[in-house]
Amino acid sequence: MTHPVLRVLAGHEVWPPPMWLMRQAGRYLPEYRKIRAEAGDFIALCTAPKLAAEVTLQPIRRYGFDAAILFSDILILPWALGYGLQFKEGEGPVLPRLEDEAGLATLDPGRVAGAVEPILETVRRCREQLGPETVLIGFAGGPFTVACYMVEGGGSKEHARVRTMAQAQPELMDRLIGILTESTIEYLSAQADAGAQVLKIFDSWAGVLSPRLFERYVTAPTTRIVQALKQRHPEIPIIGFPRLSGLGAGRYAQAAGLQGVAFDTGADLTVALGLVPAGIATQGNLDPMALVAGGAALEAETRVILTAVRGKPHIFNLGHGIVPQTPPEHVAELVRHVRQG
Ligand code: 1CP
Repeated sequence: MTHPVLRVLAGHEVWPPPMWLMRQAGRYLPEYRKIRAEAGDFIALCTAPKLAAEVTLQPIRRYGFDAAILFSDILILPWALGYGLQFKEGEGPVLPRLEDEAGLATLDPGRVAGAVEPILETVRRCREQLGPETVLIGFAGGPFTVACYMVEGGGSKEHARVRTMAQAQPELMDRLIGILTESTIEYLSAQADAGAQVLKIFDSWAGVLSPRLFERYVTAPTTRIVQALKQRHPEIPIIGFPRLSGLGAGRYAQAAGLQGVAFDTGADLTVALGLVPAGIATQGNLDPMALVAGGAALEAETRVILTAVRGKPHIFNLGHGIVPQTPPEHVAELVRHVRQG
């Protein structure tokens, strides 16, 4: 029988909805912190297949989620392109700032296939170790979101540099997005070959663009990625996460040919679902802070989502990643609420 996550992504309602959580492996789990300390550096952990596979499986053992997501990071792609990347403790990712043609010239698509080999080995190990009741999700960042980190030199609140580049230097931006788009196709296709059964494109900063540039730097590259992947892997469902894109999410999903679209915390699903064409699955969108709070707030927020998605193809998830201060027992509480329907 087809797995519930795959049934939902084929456009069918499954009740109670299958579930997994963004950043379900991570610092809120003591067993993650132990392995993270053993590995030392975050990139070292992402490129150590045995440890990365172990970390991927930890939340599945604890909570029995319907899907496991490969433990890696969206910034592994620029790293594989030969672009400097460091994760500094307490500071997040730090990269060189890409400002011009000279910056583009440092990117080497020829080294991606070799560089990502340890990540593909993690995918193979995860698939071997998971039972048939858990689907394995592979992922990459949306080209625009990856470009945000490269142009800003790390995380940013305003994203002024990348938004200015998109408005003032569209040729440069087109070339950067073009390189990232083609490398993303190779990377995701390799994950599918290695055993990923669903792919997800995290475009976490899609919503900082104007509608005109959203079309050019989010919808168009995503469409290209989906078309190329469907030629090689016609069956694999693909979920997009155009975070903060508000009313544009449903149209983006349809234009790009996605099977699923994930909503962020602020989306009112009673309205948002009406803008998603029939047959496209939705995912989301519990406030990660409701999971920190637990108790009545968690129950109330979960109920709002379950009520909104009843009768629709939906995968229960958060609206953004789990935060480190989340008590692990609140995750167990959430699983009980969702599984009761
Ligand atoms: O110290 C640590 O242990 C590192 C914390 C951490 C973790 C656990 C980072 C650094 N990345 C990850 C794993 C990760 N990142 C996964 C694994 C699978 C999962 O359990 O979900 C995934 C899918 C991501 C994707 C990712 N990385 C996104 C897209 C989703 C989102 O959260 O918006 C983004 C934007 C990143 C960049 C990134 N990586 C790490 C940090 C701290 C950040 C964010 C920096 C910022 O605030 O801008």
